Amino acid sequence: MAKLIIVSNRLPIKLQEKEGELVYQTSEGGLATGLGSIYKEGNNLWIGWPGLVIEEQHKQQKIIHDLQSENMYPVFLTETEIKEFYEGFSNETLWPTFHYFSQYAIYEQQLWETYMAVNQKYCDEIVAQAEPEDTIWVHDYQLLLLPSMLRERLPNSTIGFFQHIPFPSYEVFRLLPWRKEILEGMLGSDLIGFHTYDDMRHFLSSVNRIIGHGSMHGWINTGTRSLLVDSFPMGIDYDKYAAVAASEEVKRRQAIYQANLNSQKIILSIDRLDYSKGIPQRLLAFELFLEKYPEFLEKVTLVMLVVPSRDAVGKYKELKEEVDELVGRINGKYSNINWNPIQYFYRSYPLETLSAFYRMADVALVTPMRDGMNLVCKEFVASKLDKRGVLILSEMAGASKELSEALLINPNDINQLVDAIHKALIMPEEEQEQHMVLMQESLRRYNIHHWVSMFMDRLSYVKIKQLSLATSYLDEATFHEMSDAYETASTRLFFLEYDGALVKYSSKPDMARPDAELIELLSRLNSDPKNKVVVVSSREKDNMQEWLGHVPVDLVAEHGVWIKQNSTGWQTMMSLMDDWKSDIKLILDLYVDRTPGSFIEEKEYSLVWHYRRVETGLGELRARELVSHLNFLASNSNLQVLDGQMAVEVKAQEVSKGRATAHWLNQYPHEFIVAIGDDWGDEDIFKAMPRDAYTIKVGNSYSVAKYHVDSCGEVRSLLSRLLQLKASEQPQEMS
Ligand code: GDG
Repeated sequence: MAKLIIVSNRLPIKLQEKEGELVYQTSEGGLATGLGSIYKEGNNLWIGWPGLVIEEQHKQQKIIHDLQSENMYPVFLTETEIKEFYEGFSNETLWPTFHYFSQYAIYEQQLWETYMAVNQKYCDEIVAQAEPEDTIWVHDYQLLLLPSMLRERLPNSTIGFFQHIPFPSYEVFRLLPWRKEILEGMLGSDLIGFHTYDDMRHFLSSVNRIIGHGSMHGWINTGTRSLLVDSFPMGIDYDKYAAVAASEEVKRRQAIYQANLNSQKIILSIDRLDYSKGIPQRLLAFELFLEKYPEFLEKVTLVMLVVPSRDAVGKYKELKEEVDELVGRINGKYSNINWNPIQYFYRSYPLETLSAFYRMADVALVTPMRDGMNLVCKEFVASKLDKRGVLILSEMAGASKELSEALLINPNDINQLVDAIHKALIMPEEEQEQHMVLMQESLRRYNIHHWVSMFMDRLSYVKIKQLSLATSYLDEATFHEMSDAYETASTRLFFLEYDGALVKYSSKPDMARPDAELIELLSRLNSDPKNKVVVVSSREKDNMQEWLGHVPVDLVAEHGVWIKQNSTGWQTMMSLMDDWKSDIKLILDLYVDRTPGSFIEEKEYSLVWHYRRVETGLGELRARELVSHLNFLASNSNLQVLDGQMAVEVKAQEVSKGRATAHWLNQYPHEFIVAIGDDWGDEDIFKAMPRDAYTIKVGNSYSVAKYHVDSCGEVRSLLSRLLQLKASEQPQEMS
């Protein structure tokens, strides 16, 4: 039976060696709690590093054995791997870059190579444990290459990836020397999740600009597979935090701490030691607050918990020194025998102590410079059983997108932060309660279990959707079935895309003229009174008129703006505004100036920038820039940007080939339909077709079409075989 494998850098346990004995301590982290109910089921598995370097074979075997009953499997890393893969590339290259501290990032080939090798090591361990149909859920930035490595070895598996830290904007991400490889690594997934819509948007933009795959509603089509990118804000185990806060033990601890702090107002801050958390900035703001509002001297204490972290990394050592110095300076300036403005603890505490701190804090000061989500602020809210307390939250934390009732601040704006501290300390209790109730309702609902089930449901949906997007090759058996249907039908409709399906693309659009063979084929097909042939194109109507006006077929030009039926004149299907064209043309002109060989085609209701004649590489690069530029402009308008075959086209949204084809579907009886196209724009035609239509895509990429063929040559041969079939059977009918 297919199983679920969870993979993260660390297993949800902490392994220690005490006096030669192996000791396993379970982790209380949010992820472990959320996934706990899943990985412990049946033969599901969690794979990751146990947290200690173990080199002796017999010990490794013992650990494998011990963890087996817990549904865990360890990946053993060497000292060098920890140094270069974890502390090095993960924490000194990716972490600063993804948190917008690229000035701290180091770019070292050796670290990258170890990062690749360790991702490969995880892959090998997973493959040894996995069955081909298993679902694998990979977590976080240490394992960005793993999805593609797994896809190569287990092509049919279901692979989800969730990134817990931010995904930076393209401008920052592109600084990484290995940016392309990293994105390609992630794209092996079926579903990629981020905490926020902004992270997702940044990722899609990087994929578009660096790799060249566009996206539609979060779907990326790589040419051979479709995958989805979506946002899933992670929640906490709300009931657990609320229950711990209600326990007698926590109340007891609170009473002890509170007694030591007299009747002070308490501001709480809890973080891992990290430059992304804005600890020095927070201290400076608190200092300024004391200076600006001296009436709070001796009336407020900042309780600051800093959990030791990554102390082997230079930047963290420097930060620790900076924090120590600032705390010393501020306490030195303001302390007296009764009062220390800052109570600073550089250590970690058990959950009960944390919970007591949450309970007694009047204000939580959560002000990271950048944070993927931030769970501390959510835990603070869940622990406030009396509904009193104020949350000051940085806009740069993913959680700020959900907790809009908090006092949101920009952590770089020290004056705003000082004012927020003041506002929080004097906020009337009723107002505190109003905000707290709303935040609690939201966090109770969008808890960790909800997050897990949303991700897993979406992953299943992606797999189903992918099946419906997979086209099968139009083989002989299908052709026979199709020819039977063709013969028995008394009314038949053909929708045939011109460029890419009937004729090959050419470096100059005006060279793709119809040849004699094609004209004859179309004429013969349409000459059967049971058949109605419609040639569909995005070309201008004058162009279509010149090339196919004399052929007895119906025509659609400019994506459906114009139609021509039964050899009558051209009619427009809609009255459209084209006042947007002059503005967009200015932008396209700019790209023509910067891209030798590119040119603009102006159609009545659309504009196209062609780059077929542009130097390879440059055209694609500019096209990506142009598409993102135009998408930005089009987001508030009624325009649609089509990233087509060596061309970028802008048109009014209501114009679509699908709408145009519906015109024939409404007018003509149709017992048999063939629709053939090759491009993203032709997907609209396929979508407009009834279920029993033969929808055929030229080229084997994901499509809503049912079948695919490989070339225009195959399209022509398919059509002429249908005609021959008729011809060869006529004598039989007559006899
Ligand atoms: C990544 C992303 C994202 C802290 N001190 C103690 C302690 N903690 C617990 C807190 C909280 C957790 O550590 C820290 O929360 P973060 O949100 O910072 O989580 P990380 O795992 O560090 O970071 C972050 C998160 O992933 C989830 O996707 O939110 O943005 O960087 O749960 O309570 N726990 C105990 N003692 C302490 O002293 N027991």
